[in-house]
Amino acid sequence: MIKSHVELRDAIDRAVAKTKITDVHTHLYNPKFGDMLLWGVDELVTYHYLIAEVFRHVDISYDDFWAMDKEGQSDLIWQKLFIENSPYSESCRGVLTVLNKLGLDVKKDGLREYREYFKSKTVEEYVDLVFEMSGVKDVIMTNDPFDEEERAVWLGGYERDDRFKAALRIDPLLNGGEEILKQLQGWGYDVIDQLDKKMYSEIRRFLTEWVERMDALYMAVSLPPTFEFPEDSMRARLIENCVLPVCRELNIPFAMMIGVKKLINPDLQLAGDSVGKSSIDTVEYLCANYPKNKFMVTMLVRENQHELSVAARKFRNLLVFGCWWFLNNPSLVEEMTRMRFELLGTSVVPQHSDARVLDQLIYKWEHSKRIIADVLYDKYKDILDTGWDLTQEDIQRDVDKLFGKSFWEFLDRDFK
Ligand code: HDL
Ligand code: ZN
Repeated sequence: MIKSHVELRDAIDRAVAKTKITDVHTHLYNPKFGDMLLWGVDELVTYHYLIAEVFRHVDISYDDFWAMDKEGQSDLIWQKLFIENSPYSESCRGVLTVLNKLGLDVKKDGLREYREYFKSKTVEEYVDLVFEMSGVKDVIMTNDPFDEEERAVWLGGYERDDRFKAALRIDPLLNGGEEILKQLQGWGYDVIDQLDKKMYSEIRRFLTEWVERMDALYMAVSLPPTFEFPEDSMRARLIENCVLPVCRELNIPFAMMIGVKKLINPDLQLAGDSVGKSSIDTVEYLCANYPKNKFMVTMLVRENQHELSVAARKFRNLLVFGCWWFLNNPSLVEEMTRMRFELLGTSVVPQHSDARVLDQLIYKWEHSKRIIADVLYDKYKDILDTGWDLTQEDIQRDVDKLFGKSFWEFLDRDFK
């Protein structure tokens, strides 16, 4: 039995430190995908978050920047964001956390030295090291069958690694308009000039085949703030007639990542997206009208967070996950985690890393685990002070759920 606040803090820190994590949304790849898996200091420093930040300090043209090689971009970013300014933004701080955790001497003129360190590592060794160091047990990739490079790996006898699970990402299908039908037709799905019924059944066949080929744990899409359902649009018709029926039949969640305003500054390329407030009514409508479907939802704007947590209180088929992208900053992670624990207890996935560079697992989880432990301490202290009995096993059980078990249990649920 935990008897004091000191014992409580120690019990939480032990559970958070040792519990292995399922990272439910990343852009990482099993090394079998070759160069699609990004790792090492220059990938860390040229992560698109830092590219957005460096342009606030340089007058060079976007084209001149994009014409630089990776090391050239990295040198410029290092000089501007780490030497000429203190690197306390979350993206810069993350780079320092990784270097420090790797045992490297974090210093202003360290870039060349760090490059040597990474040259001494094979990708397989480094994958093992990063998973061990970050406490991540497995990551869920973002797998896009419309990406030619990725498609070739899946169709070329892909060799699985259980630490890299799959999610079927269908943005091109749902956000690509009629164009995408030509691509499906070319792959042997008879979708062009067909009666709707035939077209939908062929698209369901496409989705089913790829979920099964990938052993995808869920189907995912990122959606604009204007996303509405129901709606007289191809996207809504495909969700209604293809996505939801296949997800229901295979009993996998449909993960909606809502609130992305794509390329408001196209010159920034991957760094050019922004955010917009979305309609919680759409999430509520889908959860209410498709009670046998499971929905994972993360929303990109701070203003949607409270209503999303309340919606999850209303619908057991809704699982809220992560502090996504522009929300993955300590101040907002803390605010969201406190609110979610107060409204949802353990039935939430408080964080995902969204890592694009393997090394980021180290910092994204180090930073988030510290906040989650701090919030848990306050929440457990509140109930301990009422006289509630609390044991280390209770805390371990709850942390297991928050770090993956709630997600895995949600995958197993089958609403009749
Ligand atoms: O759509 C998504 O999955 C987003 O996470 C984008 O990939 C975004 O560019 C990103 O990396 N955010 O962290
Ligand atoms: Zn992402």
